[in-house]
Amino acid sequence: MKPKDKKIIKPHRPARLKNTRLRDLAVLDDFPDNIKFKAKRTPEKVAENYKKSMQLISGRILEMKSNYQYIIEADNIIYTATLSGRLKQFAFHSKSIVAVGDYVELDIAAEPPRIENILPRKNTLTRYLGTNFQRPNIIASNLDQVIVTSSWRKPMIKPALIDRYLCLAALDNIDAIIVINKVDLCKNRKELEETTSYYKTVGYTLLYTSALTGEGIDELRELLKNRDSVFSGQSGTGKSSIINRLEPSLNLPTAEVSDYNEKGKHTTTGTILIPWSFGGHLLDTPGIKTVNLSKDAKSQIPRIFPGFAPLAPLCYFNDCTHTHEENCAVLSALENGKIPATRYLSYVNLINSL
Ligand SMILES: Nc1nc2c(ncn2[C@@H]2O[C@H](COP(=O)(O)OP(=O)(O)O)[C@@H](O)[C@H]2O)c(=O)[nH]1
Ligand SMILES: [Mg+2]
Ligand SMILES: [Zn+2]
Repeated sequence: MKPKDKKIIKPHRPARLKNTRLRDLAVLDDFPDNIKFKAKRTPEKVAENYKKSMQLISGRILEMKSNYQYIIEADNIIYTATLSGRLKQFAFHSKSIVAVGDYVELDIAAEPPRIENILPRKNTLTRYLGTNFQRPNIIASNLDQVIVTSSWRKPMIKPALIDRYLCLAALDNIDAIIVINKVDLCKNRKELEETTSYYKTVGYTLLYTSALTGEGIDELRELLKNRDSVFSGQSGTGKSSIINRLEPSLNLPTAEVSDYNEKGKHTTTGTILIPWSFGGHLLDTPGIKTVNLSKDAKSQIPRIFPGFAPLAPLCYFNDCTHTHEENCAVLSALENGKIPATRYLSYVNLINSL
């Protein structure tokens, strides 16, 4: 070992001038002998010391308040946390850096606890505000499923609307389950089966429920257990009634009347992940009412429209729109009756509306 490799341990010196630049060293003569210069800390050192005092745990954002305040669930404890300065800088520029549903690393040694890291999202529930000015709005992240809710009657079942909701879920990369509610109003079960069989055939889980009689509610609860879900669907189809039936303690306001009042008055209600007593979460959000599709949805819908996913790769053209093209698997399926004319028409209408 060369002598210069030996680490020379110097006695601690209170004054350190290494990083101080002085034009004229003679000025030092004016300092009293016992002055203490503060050692300049290197950035590496700062980070090191800072991390040592941290106590990171993983958690989930349930709710966002104003002023960078977040409600976080971690190990069954609820924390009110703030955002680290570093993340705040990002948040200032991009409103979507933090979303309800995000998994985070929380420093519980800080006072108040501080979000130090946001983990990558598996998906986001995104809605577009306005029709021309396409501004994406991230409502929540890391959801397992969308419960597309329709009613048999009052309001009348609209399969074209179900198609649209299913497309929205697929665009968000979130699984969908279909719930047909108010089946107590159905006199003819065969008609109900026929109207909805297509979705079952192409692989969707479809349930018939009644918030009034309780039919299908236990089955639905099983599907919601230990998963994070959000209910979508037209107003008045019975979403709040179903949720109250599943979890009576939530006592959500129901009926069209209160819905209209909400629109006019309590528009401040935010997005929140509510833990179910049976495991998993319910996302309650006013943001789901928007059903606008994004600009680039038009190019994706030929591949994600209900039932089209396995067919589109079989079309001759990669970017087949299933309208005028030769050797189109969707058009063949339409001809041989595998796709009902009503669904195909719904597809064409949806594409043309974009
Ligand atoms: N007959 C019948 N009515 C229902 C059922 N579910 C909800 N309703 C009624 O439908 C109306 C709208 O329900 P609500 O839960 O507010 O619908 P939401 O807008 O989807 O949340 C209310 O008057 C409910 O009482 C059902 O299964 N059967
Ligand atoms: Mg409601
Ligand atoms: Zn095609």
